[in-house]
Amino acid sequence: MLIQNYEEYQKAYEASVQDPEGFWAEIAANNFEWKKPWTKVLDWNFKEPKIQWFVGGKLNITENCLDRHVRDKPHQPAIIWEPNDPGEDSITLTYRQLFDRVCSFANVLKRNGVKKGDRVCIYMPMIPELAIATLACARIGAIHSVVFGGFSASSIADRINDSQCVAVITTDGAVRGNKSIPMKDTVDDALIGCPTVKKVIVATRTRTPVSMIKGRDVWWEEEVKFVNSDCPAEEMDSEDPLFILYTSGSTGKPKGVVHTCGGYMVYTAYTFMNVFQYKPGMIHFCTADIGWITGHSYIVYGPLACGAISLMFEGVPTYPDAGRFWEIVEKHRVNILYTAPTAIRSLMGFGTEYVEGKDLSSLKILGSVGEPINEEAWHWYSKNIGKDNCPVVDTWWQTETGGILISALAGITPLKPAWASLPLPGVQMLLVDENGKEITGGNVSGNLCIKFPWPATIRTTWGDHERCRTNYFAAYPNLYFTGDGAMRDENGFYRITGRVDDVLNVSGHRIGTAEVENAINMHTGVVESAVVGYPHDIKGQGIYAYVICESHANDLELTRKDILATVSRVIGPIAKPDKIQFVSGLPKTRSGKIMRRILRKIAEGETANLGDTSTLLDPNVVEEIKNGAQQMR
Ligand code: 6R9
Repeated sequence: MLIQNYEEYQKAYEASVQDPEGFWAEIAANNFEWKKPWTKVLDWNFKEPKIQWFVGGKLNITENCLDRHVRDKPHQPAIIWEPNDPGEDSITLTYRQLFDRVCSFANVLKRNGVKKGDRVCIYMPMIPELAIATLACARIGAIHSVVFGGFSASSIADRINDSQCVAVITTDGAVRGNKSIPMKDTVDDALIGCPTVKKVIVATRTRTPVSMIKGRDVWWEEEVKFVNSDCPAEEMDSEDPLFILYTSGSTGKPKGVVHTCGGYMVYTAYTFMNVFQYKPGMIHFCTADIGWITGHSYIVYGPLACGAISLMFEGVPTYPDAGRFWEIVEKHRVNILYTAPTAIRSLMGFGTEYVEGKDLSSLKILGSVGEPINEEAWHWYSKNIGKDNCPVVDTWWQTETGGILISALAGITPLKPAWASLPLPGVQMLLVDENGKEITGGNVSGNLCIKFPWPATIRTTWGDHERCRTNYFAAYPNLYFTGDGAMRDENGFYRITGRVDDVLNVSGHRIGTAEVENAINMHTGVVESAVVGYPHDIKGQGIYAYVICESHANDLELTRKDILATVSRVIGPIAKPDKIQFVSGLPKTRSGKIMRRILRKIAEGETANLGDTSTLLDPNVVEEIKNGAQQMR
């Protein structure tokens, strides 16, 4: 499975295009354990869409992530956990220990009535129990829906209701940096509107007092006392859903992206091993939260399927100080560090004093994910962290793609700073123009599409297949449209330029402008709002909101704070606008459409050339907004 040189990459790529089915069948057959072989490798059309890999194959992903490694190397660490507080002990779970804990918790789920096919919401901080809970769901065939620990009660409720979860797994509280977060309280608030949830399993983390509802709420630590650690893996079809993960799109409502057991397993393991050139014994530290796809694919499933050592970190990069990542690298002798440009830019701002004196000599490979990495950050990362001795792989992918699609293979394929570079084997990218016509050749740019399925392609959006079709497969016939724009150079390297739809990327988090607008509009006194992104030094993109208030709202400073509080409560603190500009009107076309292009330019400070404003209903509002924006600077 491991590509060892550039020639092998080229051969693999060639083979994967000539005969995708043969290519993936060989990888799937030789590197994984199946309970029953598939009868057909691939069945697909992008029209419906219908995408099925390893059709008829039976497996359980946890047997591939756990059982086989327990047989081969029971005492090797599987997960190393580093707590928020550096004074607290870290925890190592060997494959044997992780296996036992997953199996006993799987029995706890069963004991609490959770069955194959049921949806389970997991709302937890980055503690080992989070990984254990996801794997335990997979063990019994329950579909997990992990909700990032920073989301609000109302966001949790929306997600639980969309997929009708029967149980929630959470903790009493959480600690992140110097903040403590009331997880169970937030779940309690969410559950007021969630009739399908019958059980809440609460793990202890902070010993904060919580209310435990009789008949509904049970303690993790108590429940495991009633069960043993013998839990045979449920036989799953390749195409049975493994998990749902909600992500933002251009509409107001997050979509439940569905990934299935077989293809997702094969693809995450293959990409993990090749992109990071993982060799046995290496310690892999992905700084993402398991609440995002990066954590699912490259903390839990990809690494464990490869029998790797995966380090998970509970805290934040700046606590207790901006040297924390480097301390962790030094303490655990980390070999692969996979983080986000926003973290790099933020740590860069603290200067190199936090890096100096730390022994980073264990590092072999650096990775970046989540948003475009600018050249300055790329070079800072390469020089100060990699000591100009570690390849930096810029990995482009999405929740919907399950795993990395465009990236260098560390040390194998050439690097080009700020360019994600070449598609991985099995990935057939193309650029198209507005009309869906393919743009060929080098030094071109266009909308980034894919013409053939890879094993971890999104299968559906939970409960609404049509939405999956219209979102990803309808813009251009027979193509998957990523929503991103990209450039391609004369060597076929790709550079992602960012979203071309109404989706923002704030510190690597996807946020739909419509979601933020809906939240702002919920605030009393707000008449209308329009949200756009603008370049932000650290976050990549910041959130800029134009808000029309009712005329009697006179204390605008208070209204501003109230709006921030409303957005926090409706979505979560990550969606709070960085800037709010009060306006008396928005630039609209005669048909009532907001001209976001103009609002974006003003937010970017590019007011000189706003383009054609003649189709506007009231061109005067543009002048007013321009002046208002200047005053805010
Ligand atoms: C994995 C993940 C997906 C969106 C994607 C794109 C942006 C991710 C990137 C990148 C440039 C990279 N994105 N990686 N842009 N270079 N290396 O982040 O998934 O949260 O679904 O976001 O993030 O715009 O479309 P997700």
